Amino acid sequence: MKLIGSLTSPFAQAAAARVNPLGKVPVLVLDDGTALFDSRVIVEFLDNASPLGRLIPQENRERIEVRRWEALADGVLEAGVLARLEGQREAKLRSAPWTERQLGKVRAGLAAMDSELGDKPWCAGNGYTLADIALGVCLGWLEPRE
Ligand SMILES: N[C@@H](CCC(=O)N[C@@H](CS)C(=O)NCC(=O)O)C(=O)O
Repeated sequence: MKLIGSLTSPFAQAAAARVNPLGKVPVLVLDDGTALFDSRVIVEFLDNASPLGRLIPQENRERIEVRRWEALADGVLEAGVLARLEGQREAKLRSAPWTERQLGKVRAGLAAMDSELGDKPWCAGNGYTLADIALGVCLGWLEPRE
């Protein structure tokens, strides 16, 4: 297996474009050449590759709770990335209302996370799951950009 992924490298994205028609990273290329994308598909594949240490529960409601956290964290990240990319455009091309719309999603998403996590030690259920990873990655990406 080969994982193609990078936050910044145009070379990684050129490699991704050859195996992912959407041209996005991450892409996981399996030994038989099958290219898996996007990150949700990759994480499900890897989680099912071993019976040990499952990050996504099997039971339907528990599973959906975890995947809902993942969707929330991914949505906040996607809005944050879009706002950041807009800020990198030429000043005359930037749209302040559009940027504010994305930042509104970031703020609303963070408020929902704060309220739903509350004082709980874990996002979902009684232990570490993909939900905690998704939240941690999201907050880790946003933190230096606050
Ligand atoms: N929903 C996708 C998002 C992937 C994504 O947006 N990747 C960005 C880097 S953070 C990318 O490759 N962008 C290049 C492009 O859109 O051309 C996933 O979870 O994998």
